[in-house]
Amino acid sequence: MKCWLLKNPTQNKKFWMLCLILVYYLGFEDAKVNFVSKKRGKFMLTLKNKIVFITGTTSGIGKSCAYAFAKEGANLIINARRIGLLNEIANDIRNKFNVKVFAYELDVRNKKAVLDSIDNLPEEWNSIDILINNAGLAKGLNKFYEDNPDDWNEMIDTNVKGLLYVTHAILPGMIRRNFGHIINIGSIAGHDAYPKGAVYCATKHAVDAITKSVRMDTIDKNILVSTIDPGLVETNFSNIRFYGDKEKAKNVYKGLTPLTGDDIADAVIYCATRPPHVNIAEITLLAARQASATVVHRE
Ligand code: NDP
Ligand code: 8X3
Repeated sequence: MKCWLLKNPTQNKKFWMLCLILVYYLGFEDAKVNFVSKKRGKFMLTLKNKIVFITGTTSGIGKSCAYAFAKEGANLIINARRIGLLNEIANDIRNKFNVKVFAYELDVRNKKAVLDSIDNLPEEWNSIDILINNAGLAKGLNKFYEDNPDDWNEMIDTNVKGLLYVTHAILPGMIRRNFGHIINIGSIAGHDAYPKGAVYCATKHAVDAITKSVRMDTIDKNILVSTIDPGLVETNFSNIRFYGDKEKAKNVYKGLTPLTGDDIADAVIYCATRPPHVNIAEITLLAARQASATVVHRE
């Protein structure tokens, strides 16, 4: 092949032109390089073989994100507290998408567990490309003066401090490798406040502020920081908020079609696959009959 190419300069040119065209159309999807692919007719960052770390993947938005990233060929590090359920999901994803999944039990409120588990990731897993800070919850929907301070602690410890611990553990590696994308799952509650939601809204306002500040702190690095801010999404969220009262939880979505976890995962994938010069700062998604956290039309 080498001799033939050297002896035939015209063929040689044609050969390399053909290679270029092939690479252009097939995309540089191979391995852990950060080239773009031309999938779906546009240049976009390929997720194939990327390592994506997602918190809170046993349910709802986190679970949908895990399936959506696996479908794009990403390898996943997933975690949550319900390890049995997490392992079932990990196996299902491995079988369906033929990607690697590293699943482990983690409570994001446990600073030591967060740091130790990320510090001690096996070598093949420690170059995290994308972090999705999803684990979170609301506990209670009560007037502030009737609220239970234990619930405040749980929300602040999970939604704010947990997100900080995970980000603080993963970001230095991204900076060292000069590549990374942090995608926080915020909320419409990070923009609007609503009655009986003082502390949940405060935690999501905090996520918004953290997103903006970390984006500023990494502005001279090849790091992207984004937030995806959903309105009403039907997941296990309201069951948790109402302490397992399924009737109350169902009523939250009564008379309208809420968003689904998959709708949010769609937006997360969009955000993670833009060309390298684009940073999606924020996407707010509302249900079609929802205008804000408090204005909703129900049939
Ligand atoms: P779900 O209750 O369906 O899922 C929450 C996930 O977070 C579960 O996998 C849960 O796993 C995990 N989680 C909760 N606490 C912890 C913890 N301490 N450590 C690790 N994992 C934890 O709710 P959603 O999917 O709706 O919520 C996901 C995110 O989306 C949250 O941050 C929420 O605030 C946000 N959001 C939700 C909206 C909605 O309407 N549903 C709208 C806007 C934002 P496990 O219990 O196994 O630990
Ligand atoms: C969850 C949506 O409207 O309950 O963040 O705040 S809402």
